[in-house]
Amino acid sequence: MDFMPPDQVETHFATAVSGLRPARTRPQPGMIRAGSALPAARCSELFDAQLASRHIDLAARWLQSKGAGFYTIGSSGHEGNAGMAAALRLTDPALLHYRSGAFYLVRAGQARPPRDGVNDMLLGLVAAAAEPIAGGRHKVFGHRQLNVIPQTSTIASHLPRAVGLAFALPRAAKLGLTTPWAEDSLVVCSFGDASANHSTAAGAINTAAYCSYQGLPLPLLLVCEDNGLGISVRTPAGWVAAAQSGRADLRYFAADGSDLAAVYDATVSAAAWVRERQEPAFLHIRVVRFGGHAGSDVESSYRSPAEIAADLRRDPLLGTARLLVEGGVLTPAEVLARYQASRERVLALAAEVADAPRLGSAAQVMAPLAPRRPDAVAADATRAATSSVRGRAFGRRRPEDEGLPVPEIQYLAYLHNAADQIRGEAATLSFFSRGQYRNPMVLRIAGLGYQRGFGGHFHNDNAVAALRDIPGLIVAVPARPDDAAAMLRTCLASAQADGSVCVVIEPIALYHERDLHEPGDDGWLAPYDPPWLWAGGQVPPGRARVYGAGDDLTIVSFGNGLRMSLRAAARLAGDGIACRVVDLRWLAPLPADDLLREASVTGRVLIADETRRTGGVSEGIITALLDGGYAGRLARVASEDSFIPLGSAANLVLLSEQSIEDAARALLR
Ligand SMILES: Cc1ncc(C[n+]2csc(CCOP(=O)(O)OP(=O)(O)O)c2C)c(N)n1
Ligand SMILES: [Mg+2]
Repeated sequence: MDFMPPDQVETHFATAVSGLRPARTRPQPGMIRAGSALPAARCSELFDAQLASRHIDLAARWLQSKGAGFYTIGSSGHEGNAGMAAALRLTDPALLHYRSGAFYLVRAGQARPPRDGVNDMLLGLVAAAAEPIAGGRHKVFGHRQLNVIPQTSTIASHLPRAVGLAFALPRAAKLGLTTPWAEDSLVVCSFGDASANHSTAAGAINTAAYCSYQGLPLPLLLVCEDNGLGISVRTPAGWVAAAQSGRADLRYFAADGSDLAAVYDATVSAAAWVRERQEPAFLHIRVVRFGGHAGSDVESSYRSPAEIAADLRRDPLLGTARLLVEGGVLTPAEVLARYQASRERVLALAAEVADAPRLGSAAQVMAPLAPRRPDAVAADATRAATSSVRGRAFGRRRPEDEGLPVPEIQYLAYLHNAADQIRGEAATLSFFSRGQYRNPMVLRIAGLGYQRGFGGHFHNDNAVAALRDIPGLIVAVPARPDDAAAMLRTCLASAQADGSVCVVIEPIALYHERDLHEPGDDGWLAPYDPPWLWAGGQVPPGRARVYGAGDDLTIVSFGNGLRMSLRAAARLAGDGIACRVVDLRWLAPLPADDLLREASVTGRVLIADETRRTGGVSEGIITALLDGGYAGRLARVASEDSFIPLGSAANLVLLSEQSIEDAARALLR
């Protein structure tokens, strides 16, 4: 087969190994080196994982050259992380850096029965549908049985998830809840040196230290695999140690990543610290990076040949070969024979997977995106109706209090701080794990405009575009109090049954409204239904609510716009114009069927949209109508493409009741 010729890393390795000699003083029997806790036999096994990881990188480039592989970011130079995996437990949840080939292979070997991790990784490179975690949707490190939770490729984005998991494990134990993880697990989370500078990493590390400072248990092992580069950008020498060592409440450990025994010993110490004290630790492993950032990266354009060559001496494969030869476990010839055997095995396996079946249809790709089981959701949303004791509100415990934490963002404008986590992490986890990991979540956001007490853009933001285009995400905007509780329950049930990520946007301005048409009419109040009435009030996602049955005009709205539309409709009725008002309630998925039905009845549709003209919800509503074949008259009023100013100037750019009324009359003229 026309496999790749040896590169300078391989040539250097072969030459350097040939020059190795057994040490004159031998370590304790069975150990690889005096002073290290790494058993010689284990070192030999880990060497195999390191070799296979290296050769998978070669295979990645070979597969790509054949048009069969799609991913060439490798682990070469980082294979010391084999020692890290060996010092941890299979049951420790791991969120890994994308250079974790050797770690993954060691984990795979820890499973009972052991898995062939090489095959898993090769299937990932070729985007095979049979790849065990993402099924061809991305090349990630992940496996349910290996407790490796897949990560996305946004650097540092997995750190908050790791902190959250480390926070949750002891908390779940305290609350007596069961989790898939052993009670004395620690969470391991690895990342690169450039990633450690990302504000998301800084925030996550700070959160870990902040929890620890308060004595909250947080068994988290943060591992920085420091190769001194972020693609072509150098990390200043000594920066990672300067930034991360000596921090209060975050114990710092360090090791040379080319020395497998040192990595193993440092991880044993760090893991013991984390596990016994339930405190976070930072393990700094100094490594090199071979072969550039990825196959497409021309490293020679930003590093001198001498600098690249200097790294060859720190090859972790050479480091382990030295341990094995000096420890009397293998001869140089045996090391080289193993290297060659591994190369041949991995490349032969690569040739086998080159034609593996890929994902074949959009439906196949999207299957794990948003499983919808409306019956299960309805049953769960109304469960309290049957489980509660009639006459005693909620029985002994309210369903809202069943232990599902519901995070809240204080105002809609602050959503964007969390967008990466919602969009890139929460909403993708199921997709990149074929539903094997889910992020059931309901996020409440107080939002939208028209606040009288508290003005300005940041308390009155009216942009939801960043949410509406996230595949699978459910966006609820309850306008009325009777919908609010029911829709929140639906979202909780959808998270529970389908693993959905849901965002509930609550129009802040409507918190304070009691009346609809006249002061004192109490038209915007509703009782909180007792549980035995919930079945009747259940609100399935994607179902609108219709007010009135007028035949002249259909006004489509939601949120604050609903109340304005109902008031405008009442005035129009005074002039003999009969409206029906549709409250969409769900902005994703849009209630397309209800919308089309109500539009077609009148053949005249006015959209009253408080979000912005550009990128706002009305664009989606019009598209849904046209896609559905609606051919009647159509007009819209929306807020201006402006941020919202302070004070009464806000009304100059926001949708108003008057503009709805005027547009309705114009449409009917
Ligand atoms: C938020 C974000 N910006 C940019 C990138 C592109 N990117 C991919 S890897 C990388 C550098 C990461 O360097 P480091 O953390 O040191 O890891 P290394 O690749 O060196 O192992 C960047 C900037 C990204 N993945 N995510
Ligand atoms: Mg780096």
